Amino acid sequence: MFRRVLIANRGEIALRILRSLRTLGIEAVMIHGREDRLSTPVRLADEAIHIARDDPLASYLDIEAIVAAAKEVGADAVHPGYGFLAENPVFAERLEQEGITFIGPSSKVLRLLGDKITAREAMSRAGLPIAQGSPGPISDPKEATDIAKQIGFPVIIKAAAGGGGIGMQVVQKQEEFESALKLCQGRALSAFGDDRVFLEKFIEGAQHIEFQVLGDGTRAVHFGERFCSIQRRHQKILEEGPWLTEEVREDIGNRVVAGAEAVGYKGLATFEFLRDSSGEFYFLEVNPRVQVEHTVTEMITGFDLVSLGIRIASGENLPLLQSDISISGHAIQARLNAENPRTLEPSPGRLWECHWPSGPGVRVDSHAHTGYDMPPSFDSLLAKLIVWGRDRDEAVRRLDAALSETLILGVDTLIPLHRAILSEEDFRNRDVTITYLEEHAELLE
Ligand code: MV4
Repeated sequence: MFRRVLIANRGEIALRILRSLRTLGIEAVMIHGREDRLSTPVRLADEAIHIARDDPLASYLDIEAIVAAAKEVGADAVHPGYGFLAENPVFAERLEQEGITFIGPSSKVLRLLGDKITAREAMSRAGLPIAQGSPGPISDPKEATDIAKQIGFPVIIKAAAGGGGIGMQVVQKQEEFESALKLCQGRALSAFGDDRVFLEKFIEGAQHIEFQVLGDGTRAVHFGERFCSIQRRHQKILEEGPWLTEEVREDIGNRVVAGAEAVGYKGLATFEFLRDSSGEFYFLEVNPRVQVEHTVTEMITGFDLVSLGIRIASGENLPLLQSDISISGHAIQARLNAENPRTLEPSPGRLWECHWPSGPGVRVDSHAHTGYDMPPSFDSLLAKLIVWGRDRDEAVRRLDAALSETLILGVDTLIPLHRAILSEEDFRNRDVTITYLEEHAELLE
């Protein structure tokens, strides 16, 4: 097992990783920028290294400075959390060269999955369902138009180097196709330095469902699904699980396990899918890291996923069988972003008062506290409120009670929006697709 691990992240996930390291008896070292020098995870860490930069984000993105910090403090491994360098194959490779473990998949697997064309191809070969689309990258407009006509409109053009909704174009009819293709290629080139794009049938009225996976490089298991359709501009707001019948979970679960094993996946992963109104699944992409909403799965399975990811990275084989994993009850996570609940604009500032809810089945993951300055330069996630109930109805009631008990003075939060969603009829009836917030503009009034 590792003796010392460097956490190359900030905020709530840095604190979450620190908790697992403490549980495992591993020393925790943090890097941090100026804004975070007094933050809770930095104060709790066994050692902290300040990477001073003018741009607040730069402290968490400077590969060479972080590698140097890991060497200086004698870290055996680096945990990247989510965002920043978590999916960066160059970072993973630099650590590999220095003999420091990157807690996550190999740089080779990060490259394969980071390219949405090779990821799609690998997962299709492993037996995952994919939307009808171009077999590889398309560049010639005439050839591309032929493929689009064959698939049938609407189609979606996606950047190979994209993901998470960056660089996509939906095309409704043939007349608009060629200009959309050029636009998408141009944007992909300027955003990623790679103009390769591919085509898919556009799936309408879909739900967003993802599977939690853990692999050890040889074998993999899944921890069921999360339902994550409630989002705006690809930023999720509320996640819950379970969502599927046991039969469907077993079918898709077996396939994601085969997909993870086919690429020799090591660590935590999330397999993202769309599910259309007739119940068909379409693989979208693999997120090769711990996710913000891993907590939902922890609540319904009882496993400490972050600790399992660290143990696997240290060289342990998967310590559990698929039959050791079962799902109990229902969990919902509300992201308490420091944002205006109507405009969803960030609301940075000082927290004059903070009272967190508690009670049966209530969990709060947050680095924030009374007196904390919510910086304007980072993601606006202030806290995650996660509840567990024996069924969805109990989870909804507990979440509403916990939201009503939460006091955060000084900044705006999404609490009023969450409470409005919880009492909305379509949400109550589980009648939710990825366009839920656009279709319920009244919730933002
Ligand atoms: C799609 C799609 C419809 N059809 N692909 C957005 C995130 C990226 N992972 C892929 N995305 C989508 N891909 C096909 N063939 C619709 C989306 C999409 C979406 C997916 C999941 C959650 C929210 C979304 C919001 C808008 C579009």
